[in-house]
Amino acid sequence: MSRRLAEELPPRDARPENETIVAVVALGSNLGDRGATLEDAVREIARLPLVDHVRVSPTRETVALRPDGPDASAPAYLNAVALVSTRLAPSVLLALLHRIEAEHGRQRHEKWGDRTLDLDLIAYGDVQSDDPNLTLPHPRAVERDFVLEPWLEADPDAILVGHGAVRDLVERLRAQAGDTHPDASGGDRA
Ligand code: PH2
Ligand code: MG
Ligand code: MG
Repeated sequence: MSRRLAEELPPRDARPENETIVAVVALGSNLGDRGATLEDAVREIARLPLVDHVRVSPTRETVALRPDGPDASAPAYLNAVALVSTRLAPSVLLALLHRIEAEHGRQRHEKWGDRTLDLDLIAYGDVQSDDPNLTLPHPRAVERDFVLEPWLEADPDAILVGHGAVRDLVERLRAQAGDTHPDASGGDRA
């Protein structure tokens, strides 16, 4: 490519205004009528301005993860992932997701406490940002099976920017879970 042409092209991270981006939103609920809440939330996301299309994974029931590990005695979560095609800026999308959470009675008391509705912005296209108000991709997505597994179901070719194919990340998490499972020590088995 001639130098002149290269200079005329926008830098690689420049985006045309109003480009449609696929945002990945993780949904979770472990209080109330979890299924109805997630269904409502998907409908409300689809009705947001500048949202063109929403594709949602099947829901799955998952053990609540607390700051000190999984807690099978806590109310179980229903989780899902929505792929949201939108022209909303990421900060605006996040603010609107928080508004939907609040409308579903979401209270913010303890870290990773029980909640009627949690909507996390996991990724926004291939944007990477360390803004403390909106880190992209979500810094803990890589270690969360309840995010990666439904994401993979919704998009078998999904990539978590900076970490690689979601398919490989899911496999790695499954292998790790197998490694730490008491039956997986291997030693004494015939
Ligand atoms: N969300 C949390 C904390 N723990 N555990 C499960 N199983 N699913 C969640 O969505 C979840 C969690 C904080 O956002
Ligand atoms: Mg969350
Ligand atoms: Mg959240």
